[in-house]
Amino acid sequence: LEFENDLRDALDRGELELFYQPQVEVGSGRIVGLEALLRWRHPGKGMVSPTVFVPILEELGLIELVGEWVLRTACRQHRVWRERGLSPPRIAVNVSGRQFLRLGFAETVERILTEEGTAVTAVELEITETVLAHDTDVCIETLRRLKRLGLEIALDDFGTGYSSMSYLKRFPVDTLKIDRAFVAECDVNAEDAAICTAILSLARGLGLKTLAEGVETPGQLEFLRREGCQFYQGFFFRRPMPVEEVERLLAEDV
Ligand code: G
Ligand code: G
Ligand code: MN
Ligand code: NA
Repeated sequence: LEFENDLRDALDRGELELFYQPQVEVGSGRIVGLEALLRWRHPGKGMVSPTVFVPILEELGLIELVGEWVLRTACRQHRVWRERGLSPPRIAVNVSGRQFLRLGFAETVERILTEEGTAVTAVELEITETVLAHDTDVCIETLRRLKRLGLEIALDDFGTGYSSMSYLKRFPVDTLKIDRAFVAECDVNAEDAAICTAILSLARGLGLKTLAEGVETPGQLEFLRREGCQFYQGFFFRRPMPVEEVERLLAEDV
């Protein structure tokens, strides 16, 4: 309970911050994106993982507020980097199911982008596939509106939820993110290899882009390259990093 109260105040106290993990094109090694990952610097407990506090934010009904803060912060960060001539790639922002399914989500996104002077091409939204299984009508309408604005959408943790393949046909998404559970042993385990290959083939057939998460070794990357995966992220390239580290990396890259 004390933890919950701390969490209620975390935003006001400036204890939330964004780390960023580069997303890389397999073929060229070029950085094409930065996934924004929320962090909570708890005064006593140190860095708390979003896997712990995002579900609590959802329960407390605070995820919309924090979600808007995340998008706005990513937009501002992108602007700061632009103004410094760092040519930032686009920023991928995670959106929780509750936030996404709330009426008016697309309008909220549009308003924040307008207020922050952010181009739609400067951000991408990540939603998990389980969102698609919930409120189908709201979901399709929201996705359509976001697409009409010109935003790209990635399906996060693909393959781990219980959504049916038919959703991929009906929902206008752009990228499948292969969950790291399948990537971890893709080069040594025949079953994981088969799952990755199947997802890549499905994406190709549907004209979707593919990004493998959690790439940690050259062997995994080699497998993914051979199987035609377009993008990856993971500790092998870089861990999620604080702003100053991202700046150093972008400066090297120019
Ligand atoms: O960043 P890891 O580094 O620990 O992230 C763990 C989980 O938290 C992932 O499932 C990730 O999608 C989720 N997450 C990270 N940042 C955000 C965020 O800004 N909003 C939401 N809703 N989830 C996030
Ligand atoms: O669910 P989502 O994909 O948004 O969250 C990404 C999560 O994966 C974050 O917790 C991030 O810190 C973590 N992550 C990123 N790269 C790697 C990796 O190479 N290995 C592992 N084990 N975790 C990773
Ligand atoms: Mn994600
Ligand atoms: Na994921």
